[in-house]
Amino acid sequence: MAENNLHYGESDIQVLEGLEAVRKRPGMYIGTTDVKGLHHLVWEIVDNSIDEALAGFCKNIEVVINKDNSITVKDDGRGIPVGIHPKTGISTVETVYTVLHAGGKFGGGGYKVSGGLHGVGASVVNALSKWVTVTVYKDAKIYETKFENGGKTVQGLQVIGEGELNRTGTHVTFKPDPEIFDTDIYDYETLKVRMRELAFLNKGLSLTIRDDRDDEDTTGEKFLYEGGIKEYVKYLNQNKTPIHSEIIYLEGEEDGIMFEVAMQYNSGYNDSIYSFVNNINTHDGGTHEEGVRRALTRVINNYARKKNILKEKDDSLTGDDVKEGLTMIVSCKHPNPQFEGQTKGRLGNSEVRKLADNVFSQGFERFLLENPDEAKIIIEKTMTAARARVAAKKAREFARRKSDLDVVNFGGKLEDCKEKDPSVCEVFIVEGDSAGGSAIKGRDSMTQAILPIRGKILNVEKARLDRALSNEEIRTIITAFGTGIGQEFDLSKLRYNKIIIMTDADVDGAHIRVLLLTLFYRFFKPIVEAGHVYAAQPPLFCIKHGKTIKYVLDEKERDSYLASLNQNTKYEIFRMKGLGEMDPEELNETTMDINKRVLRKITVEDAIEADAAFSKLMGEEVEPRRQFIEENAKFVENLDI
Ligand code: 1YM
Repeated sequence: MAENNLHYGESDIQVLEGLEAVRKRPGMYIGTTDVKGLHHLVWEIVDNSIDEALAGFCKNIEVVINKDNSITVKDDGRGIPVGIHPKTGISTVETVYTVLHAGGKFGGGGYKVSGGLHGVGASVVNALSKWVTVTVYKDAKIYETKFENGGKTVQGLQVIGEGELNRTGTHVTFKPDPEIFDTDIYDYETLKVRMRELAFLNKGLSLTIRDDRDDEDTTGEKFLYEGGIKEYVKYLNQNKTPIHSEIIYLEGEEDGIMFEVAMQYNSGYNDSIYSFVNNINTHDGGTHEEGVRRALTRVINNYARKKNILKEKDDSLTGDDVKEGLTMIVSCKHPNPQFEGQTKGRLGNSEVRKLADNVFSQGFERFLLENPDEAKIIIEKTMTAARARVAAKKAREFARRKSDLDVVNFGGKLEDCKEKDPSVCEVFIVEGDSAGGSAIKGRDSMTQAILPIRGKILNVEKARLDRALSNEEIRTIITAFGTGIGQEFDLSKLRYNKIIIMTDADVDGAHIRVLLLTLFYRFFKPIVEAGHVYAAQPPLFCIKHGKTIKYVLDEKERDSYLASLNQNTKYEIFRMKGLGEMDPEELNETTMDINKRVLRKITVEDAIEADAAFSKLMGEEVEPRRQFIEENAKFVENLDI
């Protein structure tokens, strides 16, 4: 912003230019203008409330989706300052909402959720909104200011009423500008998941979310966890089987840097380790996570050696061995975080590595000494993992040797395509031999490969890598992909740009699809994350009228198509058969032809939710899983992975 003593008019012009810049290039400020960007606006406002909570002044935050798809965020913090701001000559509230990057100039200290400047997002939200109303409760008064059409002030800050003596807080309601965003419909689930996460990460803070679009009488959902990340670990392990009862929780602080970790081992083979800095998920880890991982491996090795469980001649346990079945949340609150990497998903501050290592190693060592029974269970688990690792290595080498010898004829199962350039190649993983046969005849053999699989494949949620590798079906898939697996995994060796799961549109098909997705998510996660995995969508109905044949995916599409026909149009309607009963032309026409088919891309919106969903779907408990799949065959398709 400008230098001292700007005239009001002059700064006013700069303000409008600033917000205009946001409207011209919204992507630069909020990433995208799709549904993700739409939700980003909520995070920006909620972040300000969270900052206020981290500063110790706010206990309750409430988010409401209003009937008109506008959003209200309320907190009971101090309320945004209302006095005239010396640089702009207007109220600080209005300044925060109209001056780009205004926030940084105000308020010092404390942890900034945004990892940057305080209150910065407010003006961006204003710039991208049709209208915004800000209400501040402070000094026993109620203040209000309003903006319209991309942040133009239509009502400067004014007192609109007397407030209760001790009531303070900020309420903001905004309506995203439909001219900016592709969609204006908020997703309750998305908001809810983040509210719950924020509640876990900020113990004692109450977060409420309510959807008023259908029914204004609902109370919404309230998230409040006195145990913080300890309860987060409990929540993540709820569909898993913990092998020790106590959740280990350690915390420490140094130079204003707060560090905490909670962990518990379960009987599974995957790890669920998530780390956060100032409430932001550090997907690519960083120094806080490195410190803990290093300390975990070291402390377990030391303990196992000291107790002579690990003999002198034995190799040390590796980082992979000690994280098998580990659910862990690492959270760091830092006044000056440095985010690194392409997506800014990694913490770079080197001082945190040492703090994390110290806090964790001292606390965990003590835990092992004070709880010898639990220590024994944990060490045994890591020793078993180490033995499995050695066995898996042998199995992998075997699989590789076999693939070297047998590049063309993968056990005779894969019908490969002729083209060798992966960027244009795709592989259909098809359920059953007869559907496989139709697919082979109906494909474009230049670019489309077919891999038929027989029956249910192994549920890898309940199997270690070594056992998975002894499964013929899975070995064929690994060989076909070309990427290798485990430590040798190399995404650049992927032989197909698209991996398309093609199963029937029924419960069995949904089950096989989930088994395959589990395999991909657990063993080939980067392939899923890079967006290479798709689900084919065979049609459910065929509508014939005159010479026209129309295939539709579901009842909804059927009904809207029929409604679009002329009233006396005669038509016939057929329910489609399973993939196996379609002839090759039909299969090509409806499901495989690049120009006609509809594919659904499988994405990982939220790794933590996907992890939880897989544990629930594929974990130890058989009956709830069977029931879940049967009742939600449809939902399974829309699984957020
Ligand atoms: C629903 C959105 O914005 N709450 C909020 C924001 C601020 C404060 C309190 C606040 C901060 C400070 C002092 C400080 C902001 N203040 C500013 C700025 N909720 C919401 N609650 N007093 C109150 O940081 O010193 C920006 S945001 F810059 F004006 F201080």
